[in-house]
Amino acid sequence: MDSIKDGGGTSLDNKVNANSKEEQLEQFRVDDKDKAMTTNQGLKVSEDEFSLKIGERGPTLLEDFHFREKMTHFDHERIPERIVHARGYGAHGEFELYESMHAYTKANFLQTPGTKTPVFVRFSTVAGSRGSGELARDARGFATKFYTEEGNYDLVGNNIPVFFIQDAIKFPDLIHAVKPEPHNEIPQAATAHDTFWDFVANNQETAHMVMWTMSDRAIPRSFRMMEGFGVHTFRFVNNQGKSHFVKFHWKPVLGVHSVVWDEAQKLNGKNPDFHRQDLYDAIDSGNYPEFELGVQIIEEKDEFQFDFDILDPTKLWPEEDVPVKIIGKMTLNRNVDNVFAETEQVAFHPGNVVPGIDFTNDPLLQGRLFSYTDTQLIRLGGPNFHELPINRPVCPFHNNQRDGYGRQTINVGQVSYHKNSLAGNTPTPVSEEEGGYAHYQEKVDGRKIRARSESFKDHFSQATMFWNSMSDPEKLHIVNAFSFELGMCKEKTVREQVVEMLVNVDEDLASQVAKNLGLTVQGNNASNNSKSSPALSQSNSVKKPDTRKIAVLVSEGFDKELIAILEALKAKGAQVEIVSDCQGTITGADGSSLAVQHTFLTADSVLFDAVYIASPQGTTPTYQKEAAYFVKEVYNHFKPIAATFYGDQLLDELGLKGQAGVITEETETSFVESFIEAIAMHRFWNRAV
Ligand code: HDD
Repeated sequence: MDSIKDGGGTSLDNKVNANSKEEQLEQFRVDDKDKAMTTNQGLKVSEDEFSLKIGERGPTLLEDFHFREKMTHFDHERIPERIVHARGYGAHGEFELYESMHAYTKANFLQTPGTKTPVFVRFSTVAGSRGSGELARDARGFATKFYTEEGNYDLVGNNIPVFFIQDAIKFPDLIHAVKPEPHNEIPQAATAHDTFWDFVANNQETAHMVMWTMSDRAIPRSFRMMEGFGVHTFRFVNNQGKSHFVKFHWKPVLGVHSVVWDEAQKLNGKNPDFHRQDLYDAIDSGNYPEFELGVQIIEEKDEFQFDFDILDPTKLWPEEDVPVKIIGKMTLNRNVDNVFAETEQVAFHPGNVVPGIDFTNDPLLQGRLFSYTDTQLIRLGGPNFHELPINRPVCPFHNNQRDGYGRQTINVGQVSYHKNSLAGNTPTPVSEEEGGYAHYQEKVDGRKIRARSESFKDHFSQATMFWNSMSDPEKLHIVNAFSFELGMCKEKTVREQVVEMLVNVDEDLASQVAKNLGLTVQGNNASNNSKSSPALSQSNSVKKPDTRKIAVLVSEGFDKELIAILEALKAKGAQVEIVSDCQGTITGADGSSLAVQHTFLTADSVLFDAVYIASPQGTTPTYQKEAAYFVKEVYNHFKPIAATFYGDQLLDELGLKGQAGVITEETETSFVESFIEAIAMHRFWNRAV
């Protein structure tokens, strides 16, 4: 890797590999450990605790440059949070191509199988402020920056494949409605309030997306267990200039899984950092999150072959009709060094494309192409945010843009305009053959008009398809979610309007919600779409035990076989954490010892995927009561429970023995196997709670 010349800081042969970004970032890292303290001017500091005063009890002097510099910098430490997606967390990784996309796109990083491209990903919630709880019921942002040798390509998506609105001009209205209400700034990070649902009912293009945000998708178990979607229809363009429509998907290798609403609410109190902690810990312990990249492709000639408009961002392409082709895998393998420098200052933009990837006329996408640069100008304080280490491409960048706040590049020479003769007319645009980006020459003909296409006006068919595709437990969660959210609205008219709208999705859904709200349903569903798409149900997702967290309730004098069982569980990919009377170590009957990570004060059932009762009683009088509460809550959240060595006494007391997902087998091997199988199942929805 050369120095940060050429703007980018590329290797001499200009080839990008999985380490290119890491090598570039290394040039900006500073380790302050073991160094003498200095001011920002490099002056060594002799005292950092006392300001300069007249006498020990006298006033502070303006002359104190060290105090002034330290305080001024501190006073300016904060920058505006993102207007949306303020709460987020990022990680570095790499994307490896499985299969050449040569036939569809000329994008360099999608040509040769095995090519590795460095990436940075930021996951986020949408509505909440920067410090809000991460288990809000909300869509999740899933933004990926590919540092390719043709420039940065940003895939700025969500974990939901459709959006609330069809035209970007409505985005400020949507966000004003969802954010805390302006007169009292309540509620934080929640859609459960009047203005959001008033917006929904009066802008019925939202119908499909609210079905998703009221579903389990909006309360993911982990960033590692959610899908990602580019949402819009983009274009792939190959080197013959032929275009195909494309939608992008990220598929998590661990499958798509969620928590239940009661857990989500408790988690926001017990650990509002639950999702970032989960991501950080997984990467830190070498359990690298993996997501496969999929594409759905439609030929240009088939643009009008569907019963929806493929430019409408409130519509998805059912996977059963347009299969998802898996073309590569992203692995997140490095946590950031500094959250502000990297995660907070990263600037995504759906308009950051490379040759071979182009836009369509989706009016939501078109508006986004304006908004993202505009927002960075206020958030990052000027036009030079592309120079921040996290945002720099790893390929060269040269142009005649100059100056502005915080400019770091020292452009040498006399010329900063095009065309010129003094610098041989350089930097110079290059032809398409030499890698110059040329917009796809779509033929467009029309009148200037403020209107919505007729083909965008069906708001309910796919909302109904989503409902039809859900399993019974998923349907119940959706009913409960609507009932909770609307139940939190103060205005009866708002609740009534939404219920009326739901009739157009499904009468059964509407009447169940109406019943919970004490309302009656008027009208009936005119569309009656019977289509379903099994790919939309999480019940059909991959199920694996890997990285699932088991709370082991255990006390002094534990059985000698326990250690072997714990090792066997770990060998199957699960993570075990010991919960006991007090921290430190506990000793087993045979003298072996176990390190204790938690007491009942620091552990809570919602922080775990399963519980294993290895001791029904402890050394403190409260153990049994707290263990019982813990286990009961695990049961109520449908999670697996296991017990051995008299642990089943507790199950007897709670009446849980023999229930679905409650494992009490006697032999060690079959016990471990059954427990792991239960953990892989994620939840047991058929429990009577
Ligand atoms: Fe957006 C941020 C995703 C519609 C305007 N958006 C932002 C982020 C994600 C998305 C993941 C956070 C990026 C990060 O982590 O820094 N946005 C979407 C998706 C949309 C969408 C999937 C619909 C398909 N967004 C959308 C519209 C507009 C914006 C219609 C405005 C016209 N979005 C923004 C923004 C943000 C943003 C205001 C706030 C911070 C930022 O851009 O960098 O410009």
